[in-house]
Amino acid sequence: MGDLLDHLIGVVNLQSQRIELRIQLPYTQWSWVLAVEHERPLGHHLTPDSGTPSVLSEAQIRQFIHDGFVKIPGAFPREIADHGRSILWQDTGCDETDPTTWTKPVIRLGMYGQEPFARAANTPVLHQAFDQLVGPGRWWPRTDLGTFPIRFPSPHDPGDAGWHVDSSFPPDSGDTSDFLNWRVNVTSKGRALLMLFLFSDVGEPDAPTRIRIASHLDVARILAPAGEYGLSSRDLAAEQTFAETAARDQVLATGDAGTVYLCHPFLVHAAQPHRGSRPRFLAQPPLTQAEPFLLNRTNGTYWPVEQAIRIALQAA
Ligand SMILES: O=C(O)CCC(=O)C(=O)O
Repeated sequence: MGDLLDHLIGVVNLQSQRIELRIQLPYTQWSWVLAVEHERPLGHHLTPDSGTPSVLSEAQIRQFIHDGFVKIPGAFPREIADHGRSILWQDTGCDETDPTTWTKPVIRLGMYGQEPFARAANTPVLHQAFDQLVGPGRWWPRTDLGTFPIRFPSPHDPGDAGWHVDSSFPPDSGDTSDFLNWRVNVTSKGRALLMLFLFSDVGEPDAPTRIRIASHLDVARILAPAGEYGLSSRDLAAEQTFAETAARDQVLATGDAGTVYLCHPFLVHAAQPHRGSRPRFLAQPPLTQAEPFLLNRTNGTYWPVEQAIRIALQAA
């Protein structure tokens, strides 16, 4: 049991006298659910109706549904961010202590599965928040954190700061290596969340990601007519770069290292040039679905990602 618990990555379900734990071998896709029965009730950890532990308050869940994101400070420990940054610095080819070596506005690195990245992605706080927003058993734990666009102070345009939503599934045919061909549809096939993991302290001048508040509702309406097949990133870019969302208020994804923003997959966001002095380290992986989202269920119960889409389509 002790050895198994070394690989504990989250609590899947917490009931009065039964705990279900998700166990995963490090750096693999495989995980198992281990059910443990115990004698003493754990009722004080539960929300009254759902049996799910509450990392996110009702107000935060409402904010996620209506604004399209929720900010979780301290979602993973600062020490993990420090360790992760030290690994990334080595691969930038730059000297952390010598700004004259920071010659590019952005360097993209990715697919790091080392311990700090796998641990950051799998804290109990995040797993519980995933359960609350996406539903228990409806998402896959991550073993890496996807791409890190590392942004450096620079007078030059980084060339990648346009408004967009992240696509989620490959085209049936055509060039899958061209990400403009990747698609997104109204049920967000393949993607449960967009996530922003802050691996450095990010203040306003430090190129925080720009977010258009509530733009996920506009995007749901753009996607609805395209049905299951959805639209490609190229199609979406042709929608006058999300002109419908331009009037939305903006928020900047600032925060201390260890902060995570959990965002609706349709949230329109953009990078920006770095005007500060300390390089910005951020990962932006998807949370992938284990079960597809549904917009019409016979039991009428919907998870917050689905609720937001239904509100946008006025089906709620
Ligand atoms: O670097 C950022 O702030 C966001 C980058 C981004 O959204 C992207 O590359 O898709």
